[in-house]
Amino acid sequence: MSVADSTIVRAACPHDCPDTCAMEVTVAEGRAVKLRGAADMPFTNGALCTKVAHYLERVYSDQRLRFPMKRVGRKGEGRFERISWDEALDTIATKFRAIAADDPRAILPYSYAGTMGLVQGESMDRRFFHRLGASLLDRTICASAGALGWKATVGASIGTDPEAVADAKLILIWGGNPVVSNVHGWRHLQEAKRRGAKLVCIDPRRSETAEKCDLHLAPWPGTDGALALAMMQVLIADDLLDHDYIARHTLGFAQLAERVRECTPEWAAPLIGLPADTIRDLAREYGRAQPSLIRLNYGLNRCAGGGMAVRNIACLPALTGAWRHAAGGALLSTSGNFPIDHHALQRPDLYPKDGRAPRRINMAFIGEALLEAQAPRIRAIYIYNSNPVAVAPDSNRVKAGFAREDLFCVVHELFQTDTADYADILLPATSQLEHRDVHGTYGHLYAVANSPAIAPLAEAKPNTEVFRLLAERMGFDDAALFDSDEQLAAAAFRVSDRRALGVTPQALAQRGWARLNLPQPFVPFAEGSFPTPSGRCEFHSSLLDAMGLDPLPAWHPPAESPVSNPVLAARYPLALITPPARNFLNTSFANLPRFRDGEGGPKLHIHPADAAARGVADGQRLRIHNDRGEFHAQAVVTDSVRRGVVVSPSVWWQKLSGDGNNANAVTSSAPTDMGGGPIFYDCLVEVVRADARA
Ligand SMILES: Nc1nc2c(c(=O)[nH]1)N[C@H]1C(S)=C(S)[C@@H](COP(=O)(O)OP(=O)(O)OC[C@H]3O[C@@H](n4cnc5c(=O)[nH]c(N)nc54)[C@H](O)[C@@H]3O)O[C@H]1N2
Ligand SMILES: Nc1nc2c(c(=O)[nH]1)N[C@H]1C(S)=C(S)[C@@H](COP(=O)(O)OP(=O)(O)OC[C@H]3O[C@@H](n4cnc5c(=O)[nH]c(N)nc54)[C@H](O)[C@@H]3O)O[C@H]1N2
Ligand SMILES: [Mo]
Repeated sequence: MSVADSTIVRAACPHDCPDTCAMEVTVAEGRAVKLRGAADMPFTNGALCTKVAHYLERVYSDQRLRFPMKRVGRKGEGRFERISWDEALDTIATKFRAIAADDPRAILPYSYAGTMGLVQGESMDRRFFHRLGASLLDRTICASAGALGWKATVGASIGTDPEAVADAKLILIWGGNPVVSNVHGWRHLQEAKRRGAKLVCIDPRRSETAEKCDLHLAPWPGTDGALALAMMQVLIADDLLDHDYIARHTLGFAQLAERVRECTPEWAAPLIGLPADTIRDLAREYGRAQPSLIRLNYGLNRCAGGGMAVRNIACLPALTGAWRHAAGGALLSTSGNFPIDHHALQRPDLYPKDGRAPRRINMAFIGEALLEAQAPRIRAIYIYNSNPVAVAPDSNRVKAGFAREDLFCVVHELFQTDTADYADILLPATSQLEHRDVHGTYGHLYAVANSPAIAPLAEAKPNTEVFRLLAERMGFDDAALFDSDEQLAAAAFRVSDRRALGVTPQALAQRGWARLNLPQPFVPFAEGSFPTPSGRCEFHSSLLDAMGLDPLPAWHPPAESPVSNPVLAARYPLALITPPARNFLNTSFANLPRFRDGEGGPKLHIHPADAAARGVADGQRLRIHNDRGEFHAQAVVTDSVRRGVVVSPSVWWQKLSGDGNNANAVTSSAPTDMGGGPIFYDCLVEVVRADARA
């Protein structure tokens, strides 16, 4: 085939990752034949990650769902029979109408970030369920604790420009593993290292990133909040402060100083499991280096004190004035920079004004929501862009909820996931190459557009299309329910006000990407101007105060640790964390041979001393268990984890893991201190050889 016969289509990587790459798809005779990172997009820089470089294997996988099906086996068994789209849509509309006649809040939409696209992720779906008057979903499963801790302090999900970090002198990589989960951001951190920056990684295990840093500090999981308090204590006691910045741009310094007076490194050391001198040295180094940068990530918000941990860390750059520098400050997420018009996309005004109070369900605790009587009890659930049976905590409860015979379950998916096995109606979804979208992101400052490159595979349909068809069958006649994907994409970003994108939707689609219309260099808080109620960095938070929470930084211990819960730790002494695997994106890719082979099966990293104490040798199959459940994994005996901590890279499909479970069989469904998030990395277990089972 000659080059003249092919075309290049601009696309966006849809996955839940801070890098949101711009891509170019080569299409020949209706088939995508090549896909690469856009060379002209500065952040993508012509490169894709190990997963998405092989995205065509996902698009053309023989595992793709090709037509609608209905369940013929038991719930969870995964046996289905082909039906037509007409039969599928009629079945759903008939059920929804009957339930809505009693109370539409008994219907629950369930979605997360299978695609981060604004069109396929939060437009027609929301409009449809708003018009129906269904229960509203609190989308808390990833970042709600940390996002609230950050917002209470800094005001919005805004921080350092990840492309401006090269001049930093000290970089703390805190609760994140950018080599695996933010590889394009890592490029810029490495550039800073080449120019002489010292990189410190704070992570309970020696991650792929920690290996490449100058210093690795391994705190006990869930104790970062104490580490940050102790750092503040040292900064204040040693007067390593920017008094001018504090006076002009912060709120509540005197109260903060009073609060942290007792939080010395000696206080923190036994909580964190690091020597007091190490903590003091870190604080002094941080206080003396300028510009200093903290690249934190959501790894540290998945524990009982996760919201406060992020909040405590977010106070640090205001104490030292690191925000004055383009390369300094801190970065958790850039999403708050994007002028996304959520109201126009989602149209909450379509919600019926019939006197019924809208009801909210927290997605993280879907097991409880399905099982425990609530008025009205959930009678139907419609799942898209998510795989809750595998990703939600305490999965035995989740599976019990989904197994309810009286629950009508619709799943719209590309693949027959663990969740799909519980569907009554299973619908085939399009991949990113088969539909239109536009994307903001949480890891850089560019919007990215996605034009359809190929026709939908077999009978697959985009999310938006299914909701338009359902709206018609429900007899809804609001024009907003029939907007095309082009119209939805055009509504995604505000184009007229001060914080507008700066390009038209047409120009964005044509070029494929656009940098936000922000000052260059972008130094968001050099002159204060924090988007908090006071306009200052709030050591004393008016937001938390109004919520009835502690308005000052505080120590919120983990729910499950030897120090905070010795009774539980006597039975389950090991702290399990289950961070992202390099070859997976949550559970996406975990069904495809290349990526499963790349991971080589579920693993448990365990310290040699912990292994020896249990008679465990490298390579043996282990049973990891607690009162909530158990899963199996193969032992990797390694000193990359500290004693007392075990690590199982995740998230595996349950039905492909050998024992029908994954790590979420043991994770807890207790909530975080704020934001109602899950505490995946706050989980005590015991480990035995699988063959030692009684
Ligand atoms: N390859 C790959 N990339 C991904 C994902 C994936 O599954 N695979 N997931 C994506 C998603 S959904 C998200 S939200 C983002 C970000 O997701 P994050 O969860 O922030 O993931 P990571 O950046 O991989 O970093 C998590 C790191 O935090 C460490 N950690 C665990 N507990 C603690 C703790 O208590 N304290 C500290 N200091 N560290 C702790 C873990 O060991 C791990 O190395 O990544 C995205 N990118
Ligand atoms: N133990 C443990 N559990 C975790 C985590 C962890 O670190 N450890 N991480 C947590 C985090 S950070 C997150 S964000 C959640 C992620 O949880 P989810 O957002 O549920 O992520 P995925 O498992 O990738 O499932 C997304 C599904 O959406 C489907 N999909 C993709 N595109 C489309 C589309 O256009 N239409 C439709 N209908 N479907 C589509 C994909 O095929 C995939 O099966 O998991 C959480 N669970
Ligand atoms: Mo996430």
